[in-house]
Amino acid sequence: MNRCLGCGAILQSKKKDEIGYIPKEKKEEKLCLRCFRILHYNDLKMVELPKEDILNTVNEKGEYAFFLMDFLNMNKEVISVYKKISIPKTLIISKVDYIPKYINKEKIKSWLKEEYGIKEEILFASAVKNINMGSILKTLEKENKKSAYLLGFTNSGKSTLLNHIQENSTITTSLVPNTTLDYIKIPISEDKYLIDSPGFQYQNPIYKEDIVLLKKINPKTFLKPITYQLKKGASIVIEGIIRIENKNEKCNMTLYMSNLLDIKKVYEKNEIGKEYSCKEISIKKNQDLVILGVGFINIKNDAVLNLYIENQNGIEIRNSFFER
Ligand SMILES: Nc1nc2c(ncn2[C@@H]2O[C@H](COP(=O)(O)OP(=O)(O)OP(=O)(O)O)[C@@H](O)[C@H]2O)c(=O)[nH]1
Ligand SMILES: [Mg+2]
Repeated sequence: MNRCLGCGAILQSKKKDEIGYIPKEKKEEKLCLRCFRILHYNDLKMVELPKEDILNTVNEKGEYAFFLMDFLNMNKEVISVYKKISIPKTLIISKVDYIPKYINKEKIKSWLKEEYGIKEEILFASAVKNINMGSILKTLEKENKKSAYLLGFTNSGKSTLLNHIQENSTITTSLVPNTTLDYIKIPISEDKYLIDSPGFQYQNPIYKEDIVLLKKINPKTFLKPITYQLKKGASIVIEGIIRIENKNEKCNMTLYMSNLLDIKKVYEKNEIGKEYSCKEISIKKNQDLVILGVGFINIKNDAVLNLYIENQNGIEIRNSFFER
């Protein structure tokens, strides 16, 4: 059975619209049409994943797991999936290259341990900037394991990391949710290998099928957090689809999210974003308002906010790691 070298799907030449399709005459190339189009034309086609249970497979067959979670997506939904992994594991905070330098990583570690009850080792890594790549192999050696699954939500950087550890690896990487469609086993030393896996999906992503928005959500470079001071009645509007209105006297907030997003301050007369469902939330000084899949907003003083968003389940409030 031949598999696509880019996404791991089983190659087939019968159904053009299904995963793993490769024209008969191209069969030697071992790259499905979808991966070929992502690579050469940046053609971003989303597909529905077969409903296979990744966690069951890993918990039944795995020796070890590395779970990737990027800085902007450290939240309950992601961590609850991490906690369901029952085999030995390490948590990797990926894409560390875009975390602002002034943020103390040790604080993040102790916060993850205390706030979310993480007990295992936590590493920070960046495939793009080659930070801490060696620690993966070292961990496997230390733990005396032959193989490990790379797990994480879609876009957390699993395939990119694997391509950097093993230069001969040609797994397709992109911003399309579910770029990787099946397990891909790649040797990383004489007797050890890593297994790339399909990513987990958010229950309530705000991007849905919107690839343009998805591209903006994912930061390309160093994050530059922006601080806003909102008077009573003033709002922050993010991409016209999230509106946060201040109901008290004054509210200071700092936004940690991609600088490619269109963010503006508006006043009461501007109706933008008010078509979405509204919920009043009380938030304490130094808590974060987390927008799942997008990033978080650190609130500097006790506040009451009106939050307008299509799906209120995409929101979480947590204690921040800043004032620890
Ligand atoms: N800044 C930065 N971007 C990264 C890094 N690693 C990956 N990316 C980007 O993140 C996006 C997703 O990367 P992938 O490696 O395809 O993510 P994945 O976890 O394999 O995603 P799925 O296969 O969909 O589950 C790509 O646009 C990468 O270029 C990193 O270390 N730093
Ligand atoms: Mg992948």
